[in-house]
Amino acid sequence: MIRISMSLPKEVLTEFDEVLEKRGYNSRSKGIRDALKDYILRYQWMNEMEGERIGILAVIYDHGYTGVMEDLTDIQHDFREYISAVMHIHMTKKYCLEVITLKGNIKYIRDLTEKIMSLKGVEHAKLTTTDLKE
Ligand code: NI
Repeated sequence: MIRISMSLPKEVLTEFDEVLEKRGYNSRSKGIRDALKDYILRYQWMNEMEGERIGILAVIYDHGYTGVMEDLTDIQHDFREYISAVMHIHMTKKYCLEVITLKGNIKYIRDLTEKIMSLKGVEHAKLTTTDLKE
């Protein structure tokens, strides 16, 4: 075992602790280990997919975060040939939800997802895909 220290927003830790309590965890370290494993598994699962797929990417972001809207727009323009439609919902005063429907080779869908997911100001990005049955 290796010990690490990290900093994160207080509200994230509060929410995380609440989830852990509801799930019956009595160790925060175990919760963090499980969350990290889940993150790794999800990435591996996403990387194992191949071929043409159709997908939905749901993105929640803070529209007040400097530059995030411009970055999201730039990325979507770069991937315009794989984007069928985009729906924007002004979710709360602070947050927007963007639902992007995608179609094409999973490598481009994945690439777009990774780029959006790693943007500062993006709180959450979740991709769901299915293969194109003929
Ligand atoms: Ni909005």
